Amino acid sequence: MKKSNGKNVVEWPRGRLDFSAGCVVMGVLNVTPDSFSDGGQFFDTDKAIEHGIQMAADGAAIIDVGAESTRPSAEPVSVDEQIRRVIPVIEALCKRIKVLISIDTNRSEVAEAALEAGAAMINDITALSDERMGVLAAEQQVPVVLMHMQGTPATMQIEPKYKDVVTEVRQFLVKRTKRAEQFDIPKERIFIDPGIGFGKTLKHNILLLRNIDKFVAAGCRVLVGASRKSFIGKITNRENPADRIFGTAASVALCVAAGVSIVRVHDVAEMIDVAKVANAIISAG
Ligand code: HH2
Repeated sequence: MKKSNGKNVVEWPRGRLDFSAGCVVMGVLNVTPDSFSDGGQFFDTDKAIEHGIQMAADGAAIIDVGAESTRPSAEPVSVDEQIRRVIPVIEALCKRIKVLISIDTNRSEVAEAALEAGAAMINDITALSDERMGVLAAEQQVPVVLMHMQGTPATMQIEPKYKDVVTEVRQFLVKRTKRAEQFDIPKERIFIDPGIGFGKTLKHNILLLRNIDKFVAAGCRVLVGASRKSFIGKITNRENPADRIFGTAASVALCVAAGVSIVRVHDVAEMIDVAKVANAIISAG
């Protein structure tokens, strides 16, 4: 069992994350009609705000607000529409709760509007493929999540192929970390993410999670988003994503044990308990 790298507290002008108790929980807030597990549930602005407040009360350290589903075959959402969906939610949450807000987008225009509305972190599933995203994160001095994906959401699950998935994904993330550093984003504000379910088969996902300690050893803090994903459904034979909570718990406990810093989950109250117990056990050793 390993502990995460780096200092226990990461601070930047508009926020801080405290890892002294171990791994922290990021709650998912999809302001979408079509997300794979909670599509439509929080599409309404008031319902989204209520859910964000609940996740904060449940103990989330970060709330990740997104306006575009990335499930295979999801329709792309325009910049204007993403902004229309997320900004009122971010503004209201920033007024009502202290928890950090992260913006889940690969469009720098959306990220910029979200930061202006009070978001404090960028979650980019394309790992700075839009160069302006790197410039923005550096200028605004906010942390950024760099995620690996093979292909695009439209194509990613059509026969994903790797010679050695762990090495290839890790090398990609190391390269993107260097690129982020070239934008002047310091390493302590970079989180890397293997992108569970993004252009990966069941076996690829399992291998990435089995070897997640190799990502932790790569030098940046690691975020993992395995929550309710289809590989858990395949292993447990559970078609409905809402029935994948115990499967998610197994992945969270093992991620904590391997030194992952942030788990991105839908079921915050449940995964807070899982993370607390796993954190307590690893910090004893
Ligand atoms: N997974 C999803 C979306 N964003 N961001 C990071 N960094 N890592 C992930 O694994 C990740 C992510 C997909 O999950 P969800 O948001 O629940 O679904 P959808 O894309 O259908 O809205």
